[in-house]
Amino acid sequence: MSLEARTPLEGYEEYDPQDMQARIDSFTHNLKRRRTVRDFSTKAVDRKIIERAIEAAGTAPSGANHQPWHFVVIADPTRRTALRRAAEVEEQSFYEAKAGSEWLEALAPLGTDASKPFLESAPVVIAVFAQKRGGVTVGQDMKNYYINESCGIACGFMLAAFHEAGLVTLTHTPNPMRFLNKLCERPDTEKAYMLIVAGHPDSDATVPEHALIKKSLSDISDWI
Ligand code: IYR
Repeated sequence: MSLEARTPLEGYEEYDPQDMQARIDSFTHNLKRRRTVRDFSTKAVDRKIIERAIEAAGTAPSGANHQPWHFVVIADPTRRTALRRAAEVEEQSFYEAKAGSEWLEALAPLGTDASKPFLESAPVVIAVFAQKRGGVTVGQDMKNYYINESCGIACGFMLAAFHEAGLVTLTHTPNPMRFLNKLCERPDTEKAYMLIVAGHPDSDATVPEHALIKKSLSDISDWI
């Protein structure tokens, strides 16, 4: 295969206009039901579901197609306990000192605090790592590009996949997250990007009313 080899586009499907509208209506309607949830039940999630969500994330577009991500499913209970402890230490100093009043004021309607029991009890916790170096195949050592953009899109795909499967998710970013490299045995060339927590909602799960406020189409867009 030469470097510039090209191949016909496969798998593309065109829909007639009515179908197109119905499909995008249904997709958007479904995404509008997605909520960030912090109250997880302990009900197990099949490994195959988690693997599919990772595969969905891995289809995201990325800088030079280097796919600069690595997903670590933290399943081991001992590591979960260590994760919770380390994250809560960081969060305590965040809420008590680092955040500052403006940030705390923005968070107040969410009702979050330094306590993160879901890191131990939720059925799925995935640490997403952004790779500073890599390449299109494993083992290459080239510079990666647009790492944050690429990983952000991949995480979005993963959230949509879990939602599609009838699971709820939480994006969590303990700050700083350096401790995650050691906990997940990842090299220094990777940067912990995000924790994605997933599972079934607890039977008495609640969400903040604040989270239901969504900007309208006209608020978020313009045609020029
Ligand atoms: N990482 C902290 C604080 C936090 C920050 C933002 I911005 C949020 O949208 C939610 C939480 C925590 O997880 O509590």
